[in-house]
Amino acid sequence: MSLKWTNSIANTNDIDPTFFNDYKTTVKTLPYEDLLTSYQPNVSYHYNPDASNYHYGVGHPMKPFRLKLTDHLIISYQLYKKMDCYLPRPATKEELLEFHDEDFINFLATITPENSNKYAQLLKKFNIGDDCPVFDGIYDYCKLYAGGSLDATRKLISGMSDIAINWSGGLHHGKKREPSGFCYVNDIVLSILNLLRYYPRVLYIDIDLHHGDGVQEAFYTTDRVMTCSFHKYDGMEFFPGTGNYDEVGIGRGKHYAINVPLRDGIDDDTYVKLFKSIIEPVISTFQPSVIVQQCGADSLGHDRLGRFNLNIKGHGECVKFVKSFGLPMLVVGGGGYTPKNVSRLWCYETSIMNDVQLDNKLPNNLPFRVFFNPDCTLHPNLDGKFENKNNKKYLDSIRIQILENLRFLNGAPSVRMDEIPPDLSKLTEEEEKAIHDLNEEMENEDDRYLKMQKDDIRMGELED
Ligand code: V1D
Ligand code: CA
Repeated sequence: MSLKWTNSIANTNDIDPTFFNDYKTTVKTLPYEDLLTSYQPNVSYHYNPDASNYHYGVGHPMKPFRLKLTDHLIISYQLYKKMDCYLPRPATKEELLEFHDEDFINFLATITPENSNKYAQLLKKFNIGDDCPVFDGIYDYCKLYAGGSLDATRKLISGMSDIAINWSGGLHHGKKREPSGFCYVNDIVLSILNLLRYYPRVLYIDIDLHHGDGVQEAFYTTDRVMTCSFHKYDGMEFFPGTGNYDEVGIGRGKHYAINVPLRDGIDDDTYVKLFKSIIEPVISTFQPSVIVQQCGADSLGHDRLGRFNLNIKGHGECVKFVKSFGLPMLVVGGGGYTPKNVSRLWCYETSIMNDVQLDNKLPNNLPFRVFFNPDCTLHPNLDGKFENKNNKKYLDSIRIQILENLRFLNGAPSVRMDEIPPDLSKLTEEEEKAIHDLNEEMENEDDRYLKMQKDDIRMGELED
């Protein structure tokens, strides 16, 4: 059971002395306005503050501190009044084993910065390196962010929540037996497996800058989960090197994976139009019973690792569109490497879920407010930094290919509920070999690019 703390705050006359310095002005004016649209879902927020205290290491772009900034914004805007707030417990080892190999989980439970010199072979075996370093408390961190997403699925399944949010989750690259791309355990796969116990069909939508490869791979052979990722793709150069439009699934899962490969510089207008034109027919054809949305914030303009031109409103418009279908939703975070924009985005998206409009001026009582100088607004201008390399002809051709592919689905597949969770290891030898060959092919390319890209990015750190 997770602890619900919403009432303890709301009952103290809506004042938390930790955050509210200017008592008189704060109690009188709310920093948001209710929009009162027709769909009023029950929203829950699942956050364990301990998850924000971990450090990947000096110079690493992933900063769990961004979760603390997000939470401060959410609290300062008083969004806790609109939703149920839970303190989730960490995931248990047994829960992690629903997807991951025991060897890998034992490794995460054992390894520390102090003892890692004794385990050189294991570090190599489990792909430990610059992207996925060993840091203090690594296993506890994994259990915390996975625990948040699993807690959220339990509230959806019980019907207590219509929309459940865990910004510490969304680590979409994690593999069954190894970490990848800053992700150790894959909380999304674990959550979808849990949702599949109760819901016939799950739609996964991923708007992180990077391809949601770990989730796609886990459900590549099943028709019960449709995965749909929008991401930067430039023919294996950009991490993780997968996600071209012709990756569509295999076996029973053929046509149940959708990939939208994009070039640098995409702007709000083109992204949102493309997103809606794909997601609308996906939902009407697949008829999901629940949607999992990964909201990686590295697709925003001015991200430290990204070169898209999205504003917070453009990114949020995609989430608003998915919400408008009125289906149960699990909403998770993901990438995002300019912490002040990540936290603005996720606070804004929390407000969308709660159907309120926030003041553009950040609340005066916001801790770390100087961090948002000089504008101190929720919606800084993030577009126009990069040339839009996605011309109309390219986007039209991508959309046509994807919609063509959807026509192969003859409506929503019927489901034998006794088949759940799907046996993820049941790939044919041929399928195993195809995946193996693809991975081998990518490895050489990756090494060469790693050095170039890291050098570029480390320079960028000086500006942060
Ligand atoms: F810039 C860095 C500095 C230190 C350590 C790593 C990086 C870095 C930047 N970009 N690493 C990357 C990407 N890795 C490579 C290497 C080539 N391969 C051999 C590895 O280009 C990884 C990017 C991960 C993106 C994660 C994510 O945003 O998708 C995410 N989603 O949820 C959580 C994270
Ligand atoms: Ca993506």
